[in-house]
Amino acid sequence: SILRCRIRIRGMTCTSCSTAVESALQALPGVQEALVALATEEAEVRYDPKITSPNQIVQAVDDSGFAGILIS
Ligand code: 9UX
Repeated sequence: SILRCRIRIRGMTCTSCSTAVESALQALPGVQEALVALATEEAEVRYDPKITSPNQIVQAVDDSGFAGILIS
């Protein structure tokens, strides 16, 4: 079953930033869908909990050069 999480992302200032984070999340194994909204500083991610986890998704945000905080 696919789960959903939301992550606050600090440090994005332009569309290239949000596209970069979105691409990084979409490339993460176990992520089915990732949408990053620059205006709200939020990502919504659908993921397979057998393959990845919210902590790993937050880590991928951090690795892309921004700062992720799990919301829900
Ligand atoms: Mo935009 Mo983001 O010029 O790190 S790509 S500020």
